[in-house]
Amino acid sequence: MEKLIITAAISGAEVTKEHNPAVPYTIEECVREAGLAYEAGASIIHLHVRTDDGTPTQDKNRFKEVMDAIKEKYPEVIIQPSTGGAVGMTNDERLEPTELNPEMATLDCGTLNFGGDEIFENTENTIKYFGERMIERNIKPELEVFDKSMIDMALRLHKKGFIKAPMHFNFVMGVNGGISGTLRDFVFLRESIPSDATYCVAGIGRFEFSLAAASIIDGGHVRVGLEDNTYISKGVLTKSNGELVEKVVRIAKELGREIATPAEARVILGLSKK
Ligand code: KMH
Ligand code: ZN
Repeated sequence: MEKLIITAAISGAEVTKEHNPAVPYTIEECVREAGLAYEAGASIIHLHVRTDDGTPTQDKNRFKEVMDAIKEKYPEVIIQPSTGGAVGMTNDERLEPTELNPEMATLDCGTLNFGGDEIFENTENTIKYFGERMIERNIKPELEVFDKSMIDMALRLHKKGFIKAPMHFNFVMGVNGGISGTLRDFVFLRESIPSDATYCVAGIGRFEFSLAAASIIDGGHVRVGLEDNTYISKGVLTKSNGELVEKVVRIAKELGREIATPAEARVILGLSKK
């Protein structure tokens, strides 16, 4: 079986220090959290950035500062900026980090309810626009799917030339408004993608580690991090992103799955920039 790629979603746009004081806002805090995750075994850092007061921003200058600071200490790690940003941002604002030509970036494949009155909007034209940008700049999209219909959208847009194969999916499971985090739904998603595709699973909240274990057994990859879950076990806040990654590494070792280095992750995902 392929080695396991662990992605750490260190920051997110919705989670705050009120949820968990380890959520990084400043550049130094982002470097600390990325470093702890990388040293524990993560090869990809999924990155959102904030201003120092915690406000989410897609400002490319802020992304550059954070990415440069992480790369200075951890030059090997793969940094995957978010183009999802935060609910309500414009498409061009969300696309700003692609101007830095990262190796990867997220590409959200559909619209969904996102808590309370919020709607995370990704129309078909938006997805096409983002897909074209990533092809132009040779950025490997991680296709964020929050429901089965979003896989169907990605497959349709692949046929129309907006997304290249082999595709890499991230199943985000357990968002209120998206698909649930059950094993049944995990099997449904992973059986719905092409045989040459790779996938990762991001279980939200209490689904984080059960879905990580399912993906490890199944040959998929895993995303954990404060963006998705702030607890290390029931009722116990995690100390850091590193502690969440360490737990996945322990589960993988018990199940006999080796962990990929960033160089190995680049080969598995066909990243061609470094
Ligand atoms: N913050 C969410 C609205 C992504 O990174 O591409 C979108 C999100 C997905 O987090
Ligand atoms: Zn994200």
